[in-house]
Amino acid sequence: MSVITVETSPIGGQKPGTSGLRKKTRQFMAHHYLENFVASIFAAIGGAAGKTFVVGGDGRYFNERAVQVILRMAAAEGAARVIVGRGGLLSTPAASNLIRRRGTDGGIILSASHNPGGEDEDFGIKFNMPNGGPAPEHVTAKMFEATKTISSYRILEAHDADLSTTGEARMGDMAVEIVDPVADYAALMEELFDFDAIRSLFAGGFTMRFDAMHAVTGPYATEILEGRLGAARGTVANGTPSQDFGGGHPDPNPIWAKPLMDEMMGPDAPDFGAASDGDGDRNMIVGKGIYVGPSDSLALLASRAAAIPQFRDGLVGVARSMPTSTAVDRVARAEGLGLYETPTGWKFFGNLLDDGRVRLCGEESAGTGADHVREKDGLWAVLAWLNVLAATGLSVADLMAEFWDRYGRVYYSRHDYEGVDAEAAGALVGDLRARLPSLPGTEAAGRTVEAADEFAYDDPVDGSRSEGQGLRVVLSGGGRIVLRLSGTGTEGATLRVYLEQAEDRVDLDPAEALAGVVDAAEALAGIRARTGRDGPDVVT
Ligand code: VG1
Ligand code: CO
Repeated sequence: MSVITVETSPIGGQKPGTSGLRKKTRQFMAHHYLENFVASIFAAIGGAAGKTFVVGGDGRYFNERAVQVILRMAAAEGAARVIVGRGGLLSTPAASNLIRRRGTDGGIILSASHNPGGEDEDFGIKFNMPNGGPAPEHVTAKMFEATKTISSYRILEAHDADLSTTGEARMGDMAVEIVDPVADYAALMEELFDFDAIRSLFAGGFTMRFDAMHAVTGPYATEILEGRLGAARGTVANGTPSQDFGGGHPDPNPIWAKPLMDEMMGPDAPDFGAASDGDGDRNMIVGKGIYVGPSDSLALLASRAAAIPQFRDGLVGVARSMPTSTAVDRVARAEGLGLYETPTGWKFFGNLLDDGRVRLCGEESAGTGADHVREKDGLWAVLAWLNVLAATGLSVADLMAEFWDRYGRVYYSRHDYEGVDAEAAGALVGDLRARLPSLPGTEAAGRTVEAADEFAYDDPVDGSRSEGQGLRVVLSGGGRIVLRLSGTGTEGATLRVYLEQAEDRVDLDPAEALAGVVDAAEALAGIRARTGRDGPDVVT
C-alpha cells in the first residue's frame, strides 16, 4: 500500500453554509470534488496525523463511496484511527455522541439532512469538532480558504474497507474500527430518560407512530422504541434507510410527513406521532388531532423540564435561534432561566452548551436538542416528549392547552420561496436591508413598525461576532417578521419568511391569527412581485 500524491486545482464554490458543504450529488462525484474538500478540512484543523476521527453518514446515495475515500485520505495523512458506523451509517446526533464519548479529534458527517437523496439529488459533508459540535465559522472559513489554494492531496492506494461487520481492521498504519451505529446512542438515551416510566406508559396501551421517512433514524427508533421501551411492533414506519429515502423528502413537517399527519388527524389516530429527518437531527411532534410546531415544542419541553431526569439538576438556561418564535422566552422569563438568541444553525449553540449557560436549545426548523451532545437530536426530542407524557399522564392536547393557558400563545409560521432567482432574492433582501433604519414609526398594512434591524450575534463565550444573520421587523400588537436566505439549498435561492403573532386568545385559527403579519411582510418586502410567485412553495 502506498501513498499517492494527486495533483489537483481549486474548485470554485466549496464554501460551507449553515451546516457544511451541500451540493448536487453528481457534483460531489465529479473528479477531485470530494477529495479537495476533505483535504481542505484536514488543512483547516492542522492536519490529521496521529488523530482519531469518527466518520459516518445518513446512508444516502454516495455515502459508502465517500466513506471509503475519506478513510484512504485519512490513512494517507497519518491518522491513527477512524471509527465508522457499520455500513457507513451514523445519525448526526449519534456521530456527535461518539466523537464525545470516545474523546476523538472530531468527525466527518456525510449528509444533506432533509434534502432529497440520490444521484440527481443532494449530498453534503461537514466536520464536527472534538466537542461533538459543527465546526464554528472561523474553522469553516479556514476550510474555504484552503479550497482556494489547494494544489494536491494525498490518498492511500488500498482496497475498500469492509464496512459491513463490526470489528477492527487496518488500512496502512491506520486502525479502522467499525462500530454498531445504534449501541452507544441507545445507551446514552437510557441514561437521560426514565425508561421505566415510558415502558409502563406503553404497557398501559399507549399507542404511537414514528415515521422514520426511510432515513437513518429507522434502526435507532426500532431498537429504542420497539426494542427497549416495548412499543408495539410496527410502531416505527418506513424504518429501513434507503439511498433515496423512498424517493421522498426526509423532512419532518406537515407537508413532507403528510401520511403521518393524516393518520394523526384521523379517527383512529394513535396517542402520539413523531418523525425525524434524513440524518436524524430534526423531529416533528404530533398528538391526536394536534400538531405541535417546533417553537412550541421547545417551549413546552422547557416548561416541563422537571419531568425529564436529564434536567434533574436544573435547566439553567435555554437558547433559540433568532427566527424561532419567542414562546420559549415566556418560559425563560417566568421560570428565571437564562435566555440566549443565536443565529440560525446549530454551530452557534456549542459554546453556550460547553460553557454550561444553557442545557436546552431549539430552532423553528424542527431542531431540538440538549447538552448530552452538540447537535440537535430528533429521537432525543421524541423521547423527551414521551417522558413528559409518561410523567404527567396528560395527552399532547392537554399539555399544549395548559401551556398556552399559562404562558399565552405565539402563533407562528414559516413561508419558504424555493428555487428563486438568486439575483432577485438578493435584491429583495438588499433593498429591505437598506430601508431598515427608516422603518420604525412607519405603517405596514395597518401595523406600526416598532423596531427593525439586521441581526448580528456577539458570542458571549468567545467574543466572536457574526453579522448579516437575518432581517427582523417588530410590529405593534405582538407581531414579528424575519427574512433571511437559506444557507443549505443547492439550487437558486430559498427565501425564508418567518412570521409570528403573540395573542392572549389561544383558540384562534393559526392562519387567521397570522394574516395581518403576512400582509405586513408583503407590504414591506414586495415578495410576490420580486419573486414572481403568487405564494410560498412550502408553509410550515
Ligand atoms: C436550515 C434551517 C436551520 C438548520 C439548518 C441545518 O438552514 O433553517 O435552522 O440549522 O437547516 O439543519 P437554512 O440556512 O437552510 O435556513 V439540517 O437538519 O438540514 O442539518
Ligand atoms: Co438534519
